[in-house]
Amino acid sequence: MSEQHYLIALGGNLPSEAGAPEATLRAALTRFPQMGARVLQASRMYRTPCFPAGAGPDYVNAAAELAVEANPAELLQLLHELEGAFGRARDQRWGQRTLDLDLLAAGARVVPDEVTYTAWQGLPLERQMRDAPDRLILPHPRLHERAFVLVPLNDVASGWVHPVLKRTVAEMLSDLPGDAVAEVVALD
Ligand code: A4P
Ligand code: MG
Repeated sequence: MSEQHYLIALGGNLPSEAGAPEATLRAALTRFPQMGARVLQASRMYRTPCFPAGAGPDYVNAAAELAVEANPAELLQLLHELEGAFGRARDQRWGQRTLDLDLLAAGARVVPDEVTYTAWQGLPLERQMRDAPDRLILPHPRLHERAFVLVPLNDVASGWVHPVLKRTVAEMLSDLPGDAVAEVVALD
């Protein structure tokens, strides 16, 4: 397989063996080469208020562009292994975590198809909180509505065009309320 380019999101709001969330995210980025993935770009680190509000400590979030000889399902498997290596326990949906690695996008690909993508994207909030997709969905169905995803992603891929919404990262970011964007604060 030829090398594929991917956009990923990194987040955490509990300490791990590597230290505080910022240290965990930086350590995770250094692990990718050992897994056969090149980090082409990494965003700054951002402090972000926990979503849903009040459900736990602030998060640190970041985004990166990877190049790897893996299909999306294989890369998701690698991301889950890396989460496990940093002590991620999967118990509660949207629960607190040492390290969350989400696959945001694989270029212009829509996985598994546009109908499935659209069904997940349109899910009401209470269903989102209860139900996690049992299969990979790309682009990540929530990316366009989350400042904690779009602000870091704008550092590495401001011109990436969402293949369903037909908006760039910079445009999706400008569609968000200003106060939500202002809450995402660069750490460095
Ligand atoms: N899945 C489907 N599509 C994808 C994708 N594109 N990337 C499936 C990753 N996973 C995908 O994910 C649940 C299932 O979704 C997986 O089995 C996978 O096959 P998970 O990582 O096991 O569980 P999760 O982390 O609780 O779900 P998810 O969807 O990653 O949670 P969210 O929606 O990302 O929410 N607040 C701030 N400020 N910053 C954050 O980073 N993160 C969350 C997690 C909540 N609040 C936050 C943050
Ligand atoms: Mg996740």
